[in-house]
Amino acid sequence: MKVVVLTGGVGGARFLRGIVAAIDPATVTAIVNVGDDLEVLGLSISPDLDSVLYALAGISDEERGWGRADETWNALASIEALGGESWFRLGDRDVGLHIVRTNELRTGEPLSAVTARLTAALGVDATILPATDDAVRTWLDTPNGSFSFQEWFVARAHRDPVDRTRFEGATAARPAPGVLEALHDADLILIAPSNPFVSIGPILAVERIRSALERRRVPCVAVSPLIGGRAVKGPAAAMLQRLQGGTTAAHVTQCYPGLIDALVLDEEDAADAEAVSQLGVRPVVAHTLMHDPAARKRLAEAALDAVAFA
Ligand code: FO1
Repeated sequence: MKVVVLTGGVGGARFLRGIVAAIDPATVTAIVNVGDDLEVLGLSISPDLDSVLYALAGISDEERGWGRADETWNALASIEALGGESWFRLGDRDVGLHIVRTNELRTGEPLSAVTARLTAALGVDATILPATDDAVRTWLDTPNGSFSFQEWFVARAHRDPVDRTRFEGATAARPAPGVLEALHDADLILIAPSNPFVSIGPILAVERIRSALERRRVPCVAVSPLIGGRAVKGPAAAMLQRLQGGTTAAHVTQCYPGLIDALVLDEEDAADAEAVSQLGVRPVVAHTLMHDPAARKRLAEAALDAVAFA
């Protein structure tokens, strides 16, 4: 069975660890958000690709959710002392990857090719694809101004309420090599428990990816990122409330109109199942908090089995 997972953010990376624990990693393709990408100190950073890469290589910092385990911060301390840009914290181990990636991108290599090399170098058997090799950048319009993703998320701690998301470059962006093929060949498509607006939104903003999903002949199952109407971490609940009008599993379902066949929702939200069903989407109630490897694998299995008995 070939499985494609659309993913972004910390929740998506954790979910992918569960997926590769449940099925052969060689059958898994992750299509990853690049709307969060940025340049810091001349380095090309792809936070969501790296979260997936580090998670699947087993070297991610479990608690922080981003970056590498056993990290040290000497370069950052030096940068700070020299008055360099230090608001976006780059660890010593992490920075090594950014230097390699930046160097390869400068030679004209596309992000997908560089990512494939990094994936192989870290011994990861799953396929990791950026949604696009073209620059797509997420912007947030808020009452306090428009901010690039990381300025809003990290520098301003996602405190500004979001009125609108914009994905600069998405209209002209083409899917990266392998993306449409993976969607076409998949037996099952999953949408990770990622933020629908800023993690999955930029992927779906690439028109040919969205239309491939609309025309799918296989089931697509999304996992809700909310538990009891709240986000485990991050701005998903606040965004759902403001942009979708509420934080029930039905509101999550409405983020993916015509795109999903089933939604895995948490036991705490079981009362929403009927409303999800009325939207024509099969509700599957599960324990969705990924607090340890066993929980991650159980959630992955719930998503993988969500339509098996439909
Ligand atoms: N998140 C933070 O909250 N603060 C940081 O300083 C920070 C640095 C950072 C460096 C490399 C990297 O790959 C990710 C980093 N993140 C940081 C996480 C990142 O902003 C978000 O997790 C994602 O962009 C949201 O999906």
